[in-house]
Amino acid sequence: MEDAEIMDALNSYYREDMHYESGRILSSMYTAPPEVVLSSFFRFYQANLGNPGLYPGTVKMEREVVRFMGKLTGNSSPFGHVVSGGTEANITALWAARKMGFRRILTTEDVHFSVIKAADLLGMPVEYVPMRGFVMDTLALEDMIHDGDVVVPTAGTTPLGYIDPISRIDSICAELSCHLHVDAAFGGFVIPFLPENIDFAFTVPSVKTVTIDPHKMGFAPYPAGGILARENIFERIRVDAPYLIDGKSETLLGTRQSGSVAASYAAILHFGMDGYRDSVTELMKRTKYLVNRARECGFEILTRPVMNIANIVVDNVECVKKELLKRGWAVSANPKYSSLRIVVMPHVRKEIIDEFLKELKKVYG
Ligand code: 0PR
Repeated sequence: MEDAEIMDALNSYYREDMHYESGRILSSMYTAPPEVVLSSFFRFYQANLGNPGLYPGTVKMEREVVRFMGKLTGNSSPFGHVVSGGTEANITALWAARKMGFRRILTTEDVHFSVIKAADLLGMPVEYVPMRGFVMDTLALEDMIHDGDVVVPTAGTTPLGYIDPISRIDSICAELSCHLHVDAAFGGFVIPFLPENIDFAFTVPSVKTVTIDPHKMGFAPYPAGGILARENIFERIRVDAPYLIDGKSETLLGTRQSGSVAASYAAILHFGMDGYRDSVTELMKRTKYLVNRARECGFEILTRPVMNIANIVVDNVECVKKELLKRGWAVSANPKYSSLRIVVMPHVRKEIIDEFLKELKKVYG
């Protein structure tokens, strides 16, 4: 087949998909990255950090990305890797924790399902700590916790963008032999830029590992997650691989798409601390705009947003979600809270918010 025909064939499928550029994906923690970031991806798409000995340049960029994420999480010399996403990061952290002898996971019902997948894969029992005010109830945690547990708070929960009280969890863990892994997949690139000073990662002494994803609020293309550690947990999961240049593998995946490592580095250079701060400030303003406009339209907001995630309360949330999708709008349903979740990413501009609320009024007015 000729190239032009191949592209025609692909284009018909492309038209069936939704694209961030339309602005109508309100359900996603991702966005379209800047052009320079995308070209960095394609420049390095053949790199494979599964065999790092061949790619010393890409290894250096990975270290730079890890160092930057260390800065965001309060660790000036972190161990870490750029992995495929929050799922792989959470599996890696819990795999290492289990290797260290920790078994039972204590978390909340709002934990991302990747932690449940990890627990299932690793044969680690999960117990849910009750929630109070949409975050982990630390009094309940105190009653439940034992030596040998892994506590997994979330800094930026998937449904609400809320932050479990990590400093208070730390004071409970400190008296016991427990492991603390923080899932800041979304919040890691947000919390450092909020006006409030919130300890959520390595500034909290018991925190051993942190998930923080460049492909969410770091505005890098997927697959780009991040796993950071205070100590070298990667030694715990390392296997010998004599046919690799370095003779070892210390991540979950073998072959690793590493164009996204270059792209994450380019994103960090493009935005820098100031660029990320400006983005978070702007997205928080737009989130407030969404909340105010939604209320003016007569909708109920579930709870005050802490990050750029807002929830509109509706009955029959699944039906409303489906009807909106038919009309070209993607929103997530939070059945537990009977709400529609809107993640205010850079492509969710004010005029998009206005258009969306008009549509929602038609569907659910
Ligand atoms: N941890 C948290 C707190 C998350 O919110 C997510 C993803 C993960 C871990 C897992 O990350 P990966 O998906 O990178 O493995 N939460 C996203 C969300 O619920 C997943 C997603 C993305 C869902 C795009 C829908 C969608 O269109 O928004």
